[in-house]
Amino acid sequence: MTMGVQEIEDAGLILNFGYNGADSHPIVQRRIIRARQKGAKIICVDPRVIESARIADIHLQLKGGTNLALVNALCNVIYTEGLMDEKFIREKTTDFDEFVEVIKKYTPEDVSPICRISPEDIRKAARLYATTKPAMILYGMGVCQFGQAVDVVKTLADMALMTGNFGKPATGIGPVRGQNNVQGACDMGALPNNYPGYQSITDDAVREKFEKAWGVPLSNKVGLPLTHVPRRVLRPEDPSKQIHAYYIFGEDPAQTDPDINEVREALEKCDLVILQDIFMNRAGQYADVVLPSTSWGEHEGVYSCCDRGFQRFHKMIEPPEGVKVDWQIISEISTAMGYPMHYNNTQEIWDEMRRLCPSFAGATYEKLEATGGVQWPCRSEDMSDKGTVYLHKGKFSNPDGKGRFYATDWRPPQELTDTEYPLILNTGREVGHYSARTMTGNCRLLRSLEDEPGWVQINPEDCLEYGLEHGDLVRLESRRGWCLSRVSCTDRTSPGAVFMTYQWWIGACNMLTNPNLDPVSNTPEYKYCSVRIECIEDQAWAENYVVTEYRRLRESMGIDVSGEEAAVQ
Ligand SMILES: Nc1nc2c(c(=O)[nH]1)N[C@H]1C(S)=C(S)[C@@H](COP(=O)(O)OP(=O)(O)OC[C@H]3O[C@@H](n4cnc5c(=O)[nH]c(N)nc54)[C@H](O)[C@@H]3O)O[C@H]1N2
Ligand SMILES: Nc1nc2c(c(=O)[nH]1)N[C@H]1C(S)=C(S)[C@@H](COP(=O)(O)OP(=O)(O)OC[C@H]3O[C@@H](n4cnc5c(=O)[nH]c(N)nc54)[C@H](O)[C@@H]3O)O[C@H]1N2
Ligand SMILES: [Mo]
Repeated sequence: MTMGVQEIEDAGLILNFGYNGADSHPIVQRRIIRARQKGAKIICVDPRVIESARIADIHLQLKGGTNLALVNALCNVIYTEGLMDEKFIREKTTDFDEFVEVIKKYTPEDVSPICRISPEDIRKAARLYATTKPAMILYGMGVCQFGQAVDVVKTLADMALMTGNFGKPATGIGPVRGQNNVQGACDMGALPNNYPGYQSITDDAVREKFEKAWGVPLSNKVGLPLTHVPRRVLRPEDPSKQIHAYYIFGEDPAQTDPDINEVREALEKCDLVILQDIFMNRAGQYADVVLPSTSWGEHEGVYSCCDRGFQRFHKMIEPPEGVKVDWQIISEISTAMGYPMHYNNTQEIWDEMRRLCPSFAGATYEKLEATGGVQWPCRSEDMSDKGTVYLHKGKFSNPDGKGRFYATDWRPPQELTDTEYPLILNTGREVGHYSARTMTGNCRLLRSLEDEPGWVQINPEDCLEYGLEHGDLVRLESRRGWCLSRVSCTDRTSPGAVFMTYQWWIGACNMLTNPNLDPVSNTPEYKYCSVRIECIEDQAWAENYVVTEYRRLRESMGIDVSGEEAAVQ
């Protein structure tokens, strides 16, 4: 994020784009509500009526999969109505003319039938964004989980550039990132193309620095993204590059990756699968080796928040006898494989990392403890360097110090609806359960609030057409698989589009989703594929199937289910 989460409250306008904070990040959503109470305007862009839509000045309920057409049109209005910050564009940016060539074509009238939003609403939203200061953009998975995702992120940044909404308090563009430490995983180089601190593995000077520090020769070849693994196991273009072993660490690809039939086939084909996790999960059912590790309450370290904020956290309880901390397991495996890794504590690891990463160098444990948190870049150990709340003050990080405009044409999602599969499937989150659901599914209280097979949101018009009642079990099918789910009859979703959350094991929507990837980020198109609904005549059979299948699954994962019915009541 270019801004700090704490700045949300000071925004004059929030463009809430493909982001559902009320379910995904209730603490961030509190800030959005406080901004609203202080008078901020809110524009919500989401195909569903989410909570933010209910407090918004304008809700653009676009058709799913049309983000770039809409953002290009918003830019078009800002340009044609002369609402830009011309001084900012002139002094701080390049490539504006090339950008205008593309967005010129996206008039509100042309885009309206694509997005199913009226030209007036597009104009109203563009005017409100361009004329309210300071304006910030918050976006989420409704942008990222498409075959065309990075282009939308760049064009949202264009909107901020053309209105001068960078380098000032409470402006900019914010991917409100997912898990508590997904930002930290990226910061620490858990990416196929970067060392820690976003230092490219193809940069010779960087590589030499890490070779010297670690005392081994290092490769300059970019690694494989997670989402390419199934293909490289099942259908490698070059047989000598087939993957045989898969070490899975804090991830459940057999539940959370798209097209899980294919993922499971790949896991079966691997010669060796290792799972390092705090619970048994679906991928663990294919594992040859399971390495149990400690959870967040049982170890200590540093998390990075989505706004680049490093936060120290501490151990609260002792882990069970013999269970090791993740970094100790990694160190021991590495040592056993011939590269000795000896650390006494997390501070030694953190300090080594700081020495090698200039933009993190100043974030000492001492400073994190004293201040409660530091947002990078923080370059000096001096206590007076408190880090950076918002980025791009004065200049951008390109070599010429300027922000670069970028524009391209919209392209539709890969799998469109047809007579065989007439409904759009959109997937995402609900507040009560978490991703692979190992953690929240093992919590009896949360399970008693919401349990298998989960819900599929269907518009009342579609319910009427299919003869469905709220609470019915239905079978959903796509070209890749099927699952059962329970009908939630609701006008939160539009006719022709259904919505499911992805944490259920019986109601597993990733049996249906399409592994079409964005060419740059390699993130799958989780938010768009085509499905059909089959009604189930024998509801008693279906109810019984859910109960017995769930019980069988949990038993096969080693969970003690005896006496459970009594406990739930
Ligand atoms: N309770 C809970 N909280 C979580 C998680 C969880 O599993 N449970 N997961 C965490 C993780 S890993 C992440 S990444 C974050 C994600 O947090 P969010 O980004 O809020 O996640 P989603 O609900 O997947 O998607 C957001 C919205 O995108 C909308 N959307 C779908 N298609 C389109 C489209 O074409 N255009 C637009 N503009 N919007 C669209 C969806 O309707 C949805 O409301 O949440 C985190 N927080
Ligand atoms: N259809 C659909 N699918 C999606 C999405 C969607 O919107 N729609 N969203 C996608 C997104 S954004 C994400 S991020 C993924 C998330 O998917 P995953 O990353 O697969 O799911 P999580 O539940 O976050 O965590 C995975 C595992 O980490 C384990 N774990 C927790 N803490 C620790 C620890 O300290 N150490 C170790 N070793 N393990 C630990 C948990 O027990 C769990 O088994 O799902 C993706 N899948
Ligand atoms: Mo995520």
